[in-house]
Amino acid sequence: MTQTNRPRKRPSKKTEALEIRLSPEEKSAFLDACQRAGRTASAVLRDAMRGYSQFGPMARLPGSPTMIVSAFAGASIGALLLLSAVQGTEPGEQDRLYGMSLFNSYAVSDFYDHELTLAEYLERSGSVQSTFEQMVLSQTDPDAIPAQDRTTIGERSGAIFGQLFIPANLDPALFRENMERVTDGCWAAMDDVRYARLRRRFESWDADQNGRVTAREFSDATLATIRQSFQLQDADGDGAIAIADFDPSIWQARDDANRAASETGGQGNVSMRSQSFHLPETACATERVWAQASAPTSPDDFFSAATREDGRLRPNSAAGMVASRDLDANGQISFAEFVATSGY
Ligand SMILES: [Ca+2]
Ligand SMILES: [Ca+2]
Ligand SMILES: [Ca+2]
Repeated sequence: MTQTNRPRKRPSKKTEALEIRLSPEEKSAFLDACQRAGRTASAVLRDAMRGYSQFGPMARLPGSPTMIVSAFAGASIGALLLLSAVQGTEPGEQDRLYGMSLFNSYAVSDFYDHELTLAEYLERSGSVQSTFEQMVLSQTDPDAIPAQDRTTIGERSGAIFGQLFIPANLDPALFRENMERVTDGCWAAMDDVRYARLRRRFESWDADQNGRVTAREFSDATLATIRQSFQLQDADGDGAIAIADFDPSIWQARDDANRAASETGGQGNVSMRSQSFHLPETACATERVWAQASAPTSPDDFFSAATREDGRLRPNSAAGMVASRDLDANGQISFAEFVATSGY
């Protein structure tokens, strides 16, 4: 049988109908709620179904959650509701979404619209001081931290350390232990830098520049970040992460090459731009005296040759790090393994 004898594929339909049975009381309560919200029943149900498909049963549903959940549960006999469900048209929509627990924690507001606005992102990110207060609380009374803040605190504090403290040679642990000594001016200077960075980051997520970040845009940006991190750790650039990639001389050579390129080539503007996102040298003058970081750990210390201790791999050794993510145990971390073990 040749290809031409096969029956032709029917073109796929753009929309399909779905029947849902529910009691007359449920139907009328649902339609009333939709009318009060100024939305059609179809639109509310479509939103709910997309939310459920993407985020599972824990998604907060627009409209009337109880009604929609009971509709999904195939509730009771009675009225018949017909609606057309628009099928996903882009192949990417069926792909896994990345970073959704972070996205939900930043994007959820009173109305669950599956979109993150800049105002939501800035508000949910909190100030540097409030993030430090939550870090203290996370050790003493974690339940006192709102659930969405517990999800984001790792990311927020990591960014604050990496973007503010390390470049300024400040020790975040000393800040946390001596918060009463930190001046208002220092907190404010840190917030200025941080909020400028958050704005820049939001713009980088908002691929179509419409001022709102969708789950898809956030997922694409998250995957791009995972890829960047992979490429950074694949120091020799052979497409996989292995112990050879942790040779400090490779990192040193790459740092030197990057520095040379930024000093001589057209990359100069980039480094000047990122400089403007650093804490000004005049800021936090008194804090720099008592909160100065001690000498940073060198790559040689971190990726210590002593990979075994009592016969076990140390998790922060190169061999331990590779072993923890090398799911098929072939001695190297592929990009798929890196993504699967990235926690997103
Ligand atoms: Ca957008
Ligand atoms: Ca490699
Ligand atoms: Ca592997």
